[in-house]
Amino acid sequence: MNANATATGTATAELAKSGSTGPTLAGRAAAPADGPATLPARLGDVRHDWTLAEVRALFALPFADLLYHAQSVHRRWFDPNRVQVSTLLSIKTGACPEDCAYCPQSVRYDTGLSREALMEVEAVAEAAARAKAAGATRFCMGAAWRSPKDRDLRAVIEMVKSVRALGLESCATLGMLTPAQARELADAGLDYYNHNLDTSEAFYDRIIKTRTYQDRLDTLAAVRDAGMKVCCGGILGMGESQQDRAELLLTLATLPAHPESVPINQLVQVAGTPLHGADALDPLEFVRTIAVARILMPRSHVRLSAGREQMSDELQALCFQAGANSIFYGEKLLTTGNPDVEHDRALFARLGLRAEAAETTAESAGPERARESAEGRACRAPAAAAGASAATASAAPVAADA
Ligand code: SAM
Ligand code: DTB
Ligand code: SF4
Repeated sequence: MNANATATGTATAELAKSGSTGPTLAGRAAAPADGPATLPARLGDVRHDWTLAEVRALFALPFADLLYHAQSVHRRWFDPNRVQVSTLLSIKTGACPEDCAYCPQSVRYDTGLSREALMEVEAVAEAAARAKAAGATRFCMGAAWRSPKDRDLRAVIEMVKSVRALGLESCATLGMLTPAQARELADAGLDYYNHNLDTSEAFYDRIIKTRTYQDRLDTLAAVRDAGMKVCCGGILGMGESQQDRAELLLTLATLPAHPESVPINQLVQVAGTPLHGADALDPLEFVRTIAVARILMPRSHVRLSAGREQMSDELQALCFQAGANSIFYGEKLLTTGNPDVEHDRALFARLGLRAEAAETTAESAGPERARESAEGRACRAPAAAAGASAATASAAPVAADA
């Protein structure tokens, strides 16, 4: 038996422990080299009881098997040709006191970035209107803070209101929040709060020393309890091991409710940061991680986030095939580049992808409501995808449907 077959056998055995002898989602068993596969009965179900052994077993699957299962799970819950489109804006740039080793905005690293004060509400509203006109349905405001001061929060609340007034979904990432701050943002109508775990708990202190993993989990709990939707993921390519990637995904997938949005960032290496020069991650390992995230959190939007500018169209296509169904759209992330809009329009057209319509922004009130949106989203039949042909996509590739 060759090494691959052994790995497949081990993976299959681990998956089998979760109890299936039944057919796959497509009604036909995958066939590894050493005999018929036994796949988990609950593949595609929303679970919060994943084990590390199961996650490692998914990572160990042959690439084609993993993508097949990820795509099958994806099609059970989503139209596979729809992608959620968000645009980012840095509303306060640079001079951050934190020491995140990847970040060009930390005051501790000389990255040549000039500091910018908090933007005026009107300028943010203008940027949001431009993003909407270009086809984005969600507008994400990022600030280089450890945590917002109360004065800052007042201004951000006005920004949130102006974004929602445009009919866009709103998202903010402002650092750590207290429960009271989270409630204020929720009351103002903020739809999503982004706060990443970034990596596994074990690897975490190699990357950040100025706040703990538990601090991050506490902020996530405050956001969830306040009734907002959670956007939480991490960064790959920081020198972490596959075990770290598995542990990060396990932590996300065993939260009381899965994050509605799971950004998977590839490290954007910026000169002057400690992680500049880190060994690049095998692109296929990046795809694998997307696929495992899709299987572990079937109803979440998995976002192919930072790093797309450094990826080929073909690699991005593989990520969509693995179950990614959200992107950042627009020439800039926060301080670094992103593919230009024309390039993304052409990519959507080539792949027959269309932008997903915005969810109604009126549904942000109350924790029960937020949980429902993650756990209770209706299954969209794959047949619905049939209308999204490359021809229609090229007519208005990133315009959301009404
Ligand atoms: N300061 C706030 C915080 O850290 O929570 C919000 C802004 S911070 C820039 C948001 C996220 O961007 C980080 O948690 C990290 O995951 C991501 N990020 C920052 N720099 C990055 C880089 N060079 N490459 C990939 N992702 C990055
Ligand atoms: C996320 O997970 N990625 C975005 C967003 N959430 C805030 C940020 C990426 C930042 C990349 C580096 C930069 O542009 O400064
Ligand atoms: Fe500051 Fe956020 Fe960058 Fe960390 S990731 S240095 S907290 S802006």
